Amino acid sequence: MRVVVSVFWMVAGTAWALEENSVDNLYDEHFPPLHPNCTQVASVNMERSLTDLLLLRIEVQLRELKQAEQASAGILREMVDILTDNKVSFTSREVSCPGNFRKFGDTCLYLAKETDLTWEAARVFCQDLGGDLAVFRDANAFAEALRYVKSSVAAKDTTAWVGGRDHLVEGEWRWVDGEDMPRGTPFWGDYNYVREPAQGAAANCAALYGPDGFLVHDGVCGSKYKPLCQIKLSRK
Ligand SMILES: [Ca+2]
Repeated sequence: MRVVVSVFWMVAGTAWALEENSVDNLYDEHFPPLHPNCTQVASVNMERSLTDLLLLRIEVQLRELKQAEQASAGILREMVDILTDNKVSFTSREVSCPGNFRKFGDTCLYLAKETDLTWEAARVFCQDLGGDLAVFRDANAFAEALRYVKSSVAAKDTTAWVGGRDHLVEGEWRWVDGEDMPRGTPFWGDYNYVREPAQGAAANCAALYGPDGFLVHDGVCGSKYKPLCQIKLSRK
C-alpha cells in the first residue's frame, strides 16, 4: 500500500512539473521579457534623432552660407571689374598726350611744323603748351624722336630746336632739365666731316639738323627753327 501511494505521488508530481514548464514556455513565447536596456535604447534613439536634426540644420545653414558666399563672390568680382576698368581709364587718361602731341614711351612730342622761332622763343612756345623743348634720356628715346620728326616733315632742310645748350660754359652741354647732354654717336652729327658741336661760342643751342639726317648740331641761338616740344608723363 505504501509503495502504491509513493508511485502515485511521483507520477502526479512529474505531471504537475511538466504542466508548469509548458505554461512558462507559452508565456515567454507570447510575452517576451522586456530588454533590460529598454529605457537606454529609447534614450539613444532619441539622441540620434536630435543629432540628425542638428546635422540637417547645420547642412541647411552651410548651404545658405555657401549661396551667400557665391553671391558675395559675384558682387566682389563685379566690384573688381569696375575698379579695374576705372584703373585702366585713369591710367589711359594719365598717359594720353594733349592736343597735337604724339606719345613716345613716357613722353609726348610735338613738332610745330608751321612755326619758326629763336631758341628762347621756341622754349617759351613749348612751355606755353605745358612742356619744354625736347630732351632725350637715351639713344632709344632719341631714335624715336628722329623717326617722329622724319615722318612729320617732308623737307630735309628743316631744322628743329631741342632742349640743350652750352650757354653757361662753352663746351659743357646740358639739357634744360639740368642733366648732362651725351656727346658723340648716335646723338651728334657731322658737318663737313667735322664732329659736332663745332662752332664754339658762336653756337650755344642744340638743334636737329635736317640735312644731316636730323642729328644734333650746335646752332646760333638767335636763328629761327621749328620747336620740337615735349611733355614728360613721368619723372623718370
Ligand atoms: Ca657753344
